[in-house]
Amino acid sequence: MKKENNAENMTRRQLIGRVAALGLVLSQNPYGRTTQAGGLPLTELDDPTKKLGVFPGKIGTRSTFEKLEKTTSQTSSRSPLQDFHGTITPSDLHFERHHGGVPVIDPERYELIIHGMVEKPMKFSLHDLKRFPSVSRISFLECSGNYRGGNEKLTPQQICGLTSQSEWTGIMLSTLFREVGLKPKASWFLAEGGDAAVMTRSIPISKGLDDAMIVYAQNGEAVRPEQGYPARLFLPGWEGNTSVKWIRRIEVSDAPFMTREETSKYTERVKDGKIRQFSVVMDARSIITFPTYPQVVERGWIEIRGIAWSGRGRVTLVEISVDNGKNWYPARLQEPVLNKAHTGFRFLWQWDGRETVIMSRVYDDTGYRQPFLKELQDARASRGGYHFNPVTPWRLKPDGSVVLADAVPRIRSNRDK
Ligand SMILES: Nc1nc2c(c(=O)[nH]1)N[C@H]1C(S)=C(S)[C@@H](COP(=O)(O)O)O[C@H]1N2
Ligand SMILES: [Mo]
Repeated sequence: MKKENNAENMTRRQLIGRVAALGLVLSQNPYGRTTQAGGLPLTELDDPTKKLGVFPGKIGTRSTFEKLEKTTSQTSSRSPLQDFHGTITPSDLHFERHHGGVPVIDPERYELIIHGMVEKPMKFSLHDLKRFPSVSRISFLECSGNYRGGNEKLTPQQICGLTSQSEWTGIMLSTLFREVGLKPKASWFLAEGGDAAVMTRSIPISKGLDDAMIVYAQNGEAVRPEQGYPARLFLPGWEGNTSVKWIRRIEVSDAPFMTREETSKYTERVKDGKIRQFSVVMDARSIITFPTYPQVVERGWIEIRGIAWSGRGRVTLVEISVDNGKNWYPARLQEPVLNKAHTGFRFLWQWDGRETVIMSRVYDDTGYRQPFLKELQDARASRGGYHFNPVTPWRLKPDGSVVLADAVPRIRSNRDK
């Protein structure tokens, strides 16, 4: 078999026949995605200039040398942040979080109903939605439960992989509100999803009129089923669960609806036994993605890389410490620095091979600084929970291995004064 695959032993006609046959090895997995099941035996192509390559296909493939995967549980899957370059998340690696699984919705039968405190209740088909003026926006989506800690051997994906970024395309919700006409007392709306969980959240009308979108596309193609096909609400900078997927109903009202997701869930304890509710904006966060566990580095020049973002606006500064929080230096930000978007940062550093702890912290244009774990734990009287965005320190060991450092660093710097 091995010998047969070797094109040197084939005539040109045989080879073309073989390559054409390869085109037929495209198969459907249970989710209906097309994957290339066959393919040339890549490891055998030691001199690619001596063999005819694979012909263009109807769908591109990811190199089989690239092992990019989400980590999955029954309720969510996480983006492999440490494997990304740039800030757009490939759509098939966007994190997923759903409470009742991914529903299959026929776009021909899809409808969005807007009713309640409106002049003219209306139903919109997907076709109707696409006729309105469209907008595109690059922005992150992050689950408010995006935190894990307490174990040295955690990757950025495990600590913080419930955030992803896409270019979202759709229409402004304000366009639809103008169409139905909001009554003077309208101040909240209910967003309801058409999945088995029938996810519902109450959103202030002010957010609806500001930058809320109904999106039907993601990174140039229809929104993926996992992301809410054929349409979802998208609230830039707000906790993921307010961006209701598979959106089917919007009810306008003059008060919040107090749904399950905003009473028994998605609240956090703060000091004195009080509970915080409707804490919906994602606070600024940064995470180094290189070097991190499980990577191993060599002494010498290292480009520390990572992403930073804020649900309140733009990233204004990312500071790096390479001495466990004693000194801080500004990192370079990769343009464009977009509003409510993952922003790349980098910091060139020469490592002398001695054990140390490196970390990043972000400031946004409201003046907010990303807190240290200790600060968060004190403020919340808890060790974790929703909206937990601590500085993430990484310990470099003399052998070049990197682990999550639990060290609680000093929190003084020039900027804090
Ligand atoms: N209808 C519906 N919308 C939903 C959910 C859901 O279970 N059902 N999960 C929410 C949660 S908790 C998050 S974090 C985001 C996740 O979006 P994603 O799966 O596209 O990453 O969708 C939100 N919208
Ligand atoms: Mo979430």
